[in-house]
Amino acid sequence: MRSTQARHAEYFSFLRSVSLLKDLPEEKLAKIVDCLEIDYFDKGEYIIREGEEGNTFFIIAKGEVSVTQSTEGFPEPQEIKTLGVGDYFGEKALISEDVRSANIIAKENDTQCLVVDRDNFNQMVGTYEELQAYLHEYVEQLSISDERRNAA
Ligand code: WNU
Repeated sequence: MRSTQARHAEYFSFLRSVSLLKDLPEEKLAKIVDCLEIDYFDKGEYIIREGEEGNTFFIIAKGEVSVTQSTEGFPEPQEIKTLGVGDYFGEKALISEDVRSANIIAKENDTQCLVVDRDNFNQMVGTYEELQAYLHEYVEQLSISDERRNAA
């Protein structure tokens, strides 16, 4: 079996490659790795459902996901974008203290996500002002584009 240390090093260097986290101090990144869970999803599986409560933040380690959203005038949720390895999602419900605002659906079998819970997310973001400012700004932009798109 692979050692805990090897696993730690692997996720540490992966997280370092995630643009959002590239400037985080070493000890902070190491702490995130300690608190991570890895979730596996098959093609078509919902990782997040619009309207549900959510307390987790996700980083894609393998595979691709589709972001869809209910839209006025359409019977089915519409695809907004797709995300891949190194992309992240689920920050909006945590930051806006709201329910999930879109669906996230695995596009491939064995899609893997690193999952950070609310407490660890707050520690990661809250103590690092630039990261916090960046995400808050981004989340505001998402709300604006939701309105433009007539999200239901
Ligand atoms: C969008 N509108 C909404 C994406 C991921 C990270 C960032 C964009 Cl910083 P949640 C559903 C999640 C939501 C976002 C993600 O879906 N999302 C969007 C949109 O246009 N959500 N409302 N695009 S991909 C993305 C920016 O992460 O967070 O917790 O769950 O509401």
